[in-house]
Amino acid sequence: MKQPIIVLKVILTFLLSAVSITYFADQLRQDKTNAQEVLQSVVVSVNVRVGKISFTVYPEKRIPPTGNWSTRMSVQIRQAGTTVPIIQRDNVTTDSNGYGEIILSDSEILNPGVYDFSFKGISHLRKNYYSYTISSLEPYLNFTTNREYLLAGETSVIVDNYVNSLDVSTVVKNFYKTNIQNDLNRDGQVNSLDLSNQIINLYKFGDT
Ligand SMILES: [Ca+2]
Ligand SMILES: [Ca+2]
Repeated sequence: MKQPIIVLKVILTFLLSAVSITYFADQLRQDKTNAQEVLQSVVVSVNVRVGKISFTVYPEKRIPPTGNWSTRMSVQIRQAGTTVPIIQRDNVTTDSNGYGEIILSDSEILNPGVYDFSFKGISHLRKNYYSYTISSLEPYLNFTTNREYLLAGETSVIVDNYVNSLDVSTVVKNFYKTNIQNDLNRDGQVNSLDLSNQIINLYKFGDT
């Protein structure tokens, strides 16, 4: 009679252990889910804001060919793979080293990520640079590393992102003057060198 009681005790102990293990496993799963939800809400609530973007970009065929890369331009920061600007500045002036800055306001939220950049110089076709990663709060982006320059020649007041006879006529009209917009190579005077640079880009469209 004693032996069946012992067997029964063993079976009961085993069953209780199994129930306990299942219960604690469920508890662990629930705790893990709760922890993940808390972590997600913390991540979402942290507002990372890029404050300043500096960059270097070069217009083509300047004379002298170094330290002469200043221009004025419109800059767009776009969601990667789209033409939709998230940030736009219409009067950014780059210095003689091609260096420019965009300071973001408190209302301009730009989270670290991958973006496209688009430049339209006052004498240049639009040029896009794709898939640049912003990974810090004050990033510096160098668009000159692959030597893709801004193409010169878009000089007409009719801004159609296309070099045609209207643009050519403004250069010719300003021959031997010091007009900055038509002095494409920035050697100090509008002349045949600017015209020949422009003719090379005749009938070219800029990026969209
Ligand atoms: Ca044009
Ligand atoms: Ca010139």
